[in-house]
Amino acid sequence: MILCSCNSTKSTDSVNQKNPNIIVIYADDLGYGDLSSYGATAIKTPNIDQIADEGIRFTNGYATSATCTPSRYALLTGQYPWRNERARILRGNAPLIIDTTIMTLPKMLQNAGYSTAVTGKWHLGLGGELMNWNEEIIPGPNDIGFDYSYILASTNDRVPSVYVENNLVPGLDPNDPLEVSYSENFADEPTGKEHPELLKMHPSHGHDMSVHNGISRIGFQKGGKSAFWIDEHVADTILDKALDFISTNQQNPFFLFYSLHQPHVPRTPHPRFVGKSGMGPRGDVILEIDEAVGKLLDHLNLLGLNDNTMIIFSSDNGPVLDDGYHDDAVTKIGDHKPAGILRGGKYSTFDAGTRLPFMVRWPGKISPGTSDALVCQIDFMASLASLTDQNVPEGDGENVLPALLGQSKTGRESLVLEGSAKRTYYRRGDYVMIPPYEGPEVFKNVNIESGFSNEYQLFNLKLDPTQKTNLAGENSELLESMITEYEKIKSN
Ligand code: NG6
Ligand code: CA
Repeated sequence: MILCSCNSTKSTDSVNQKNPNIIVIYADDLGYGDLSSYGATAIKTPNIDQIADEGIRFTNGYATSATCTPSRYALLTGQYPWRNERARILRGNAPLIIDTTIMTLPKMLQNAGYSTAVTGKWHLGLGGELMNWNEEIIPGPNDIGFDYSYILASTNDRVPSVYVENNLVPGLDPNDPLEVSYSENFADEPTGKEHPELLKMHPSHGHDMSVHNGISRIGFQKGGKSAFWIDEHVADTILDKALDFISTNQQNPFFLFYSLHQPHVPRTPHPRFVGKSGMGPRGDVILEIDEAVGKLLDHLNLLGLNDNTMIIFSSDNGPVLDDGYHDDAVTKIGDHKPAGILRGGKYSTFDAGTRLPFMVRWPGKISPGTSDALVCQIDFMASLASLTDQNVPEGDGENVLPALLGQSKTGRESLVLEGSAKRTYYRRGDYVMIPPYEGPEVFKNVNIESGFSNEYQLFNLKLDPTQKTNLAGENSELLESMITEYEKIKSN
């Protein structure tokens, strides 16, 4: 083992530090076509593009799932989320779904000597079944490997509208305790449904319960007002917490899970971004995340940490326009294609549900380029364990480090992916096989193709990225072999 010489200067430290700092920047509902580095022309994202330009831009980079909770679960545990019945979109008062005894990405990096933090969206549950938001909330992120956490309790559209910092809700007034319910409202608490006059943003479906900051949410809350976030400031707040963590830990190797809450609904750009994209709030908040990424890159630069920091940028699931609020996302979309050339979107078993922007930058260590290797966020733990000389228990994640570093053109051979609610499908090589599923052709509220069919579907994603030609009939041998493998993995 190489011991650090503790009286060396800061700059030597950062050069000699054996393991790089690792930052995972994780957007919420950002699609394959939403960045200029992935072909968008109606919107410009120069700061995020810088990560792509100076690193590897993956064209076959995946989240495991087309919704948030399962994708995050896989990223942090290296386990397929469809193996865990609880890894579904969670209500805001759901208990933590990650078993505190298993190995996780942040625990593994703690073992490798890293300081670890998460700032931003969580959506993996907190506490146990009986929750008191006014006391210590255990277990939480700090119990699965994060030294520091500053998170949104759930999602920005779910109550409670508060942050949780290291297991406590900061800013609570003991005389106004916070109560949360997902079954019934509290007496005299207005809802968006009954009091639309209180709203500055109106729901299109769902989101008509408790009102805070002129926006009605999913779920009911009472009290706790002094601790409520202001939606328009959330992006700045979680960036500040992230930058503080970096400054504090500039001498150690650190791991930061910088978990953005946008462009998920409600889209609430800071006033300095309002109207900037010409595409309504969804475009405006994409510009907001781009600015935040720029500030993060500047901060690393200023501290001299650029060369010794590996940055991974991706998103938790595919794009959606109307996800429950009337916010001009549909009317102002113009020619912009959030999913790029891909079919489907958030919730879908078509490719745009899970194939996402995915890039890795590590100046000096990674030569810039584009890679078609099949890689998935579920592989972060195994790959980063390999990078930092740690062992991890066997799981579903694979060590694709050579692909992530651009040293190999191959990543995984195959991957079981998940649309909404455990509808799994199988990608192998250039092909994807979707088993038959019952359900609507289009998820009506969000206007996204489900990808369901009562027959097996087989597409060659390389030749047919828009998934127009079902090859199942003409290619029964390939179909059969993919079904057999898929069922084997699922029953393992
Ligand atoms: C859905 C919500 C949607 C979003 C999603 C989770 C309604 C009608 N829709 O149930 O707005 O919150 O859950 O999104 O309530 S995710 O990105 O966190 O998975
Ligand atoms: Ca999401």
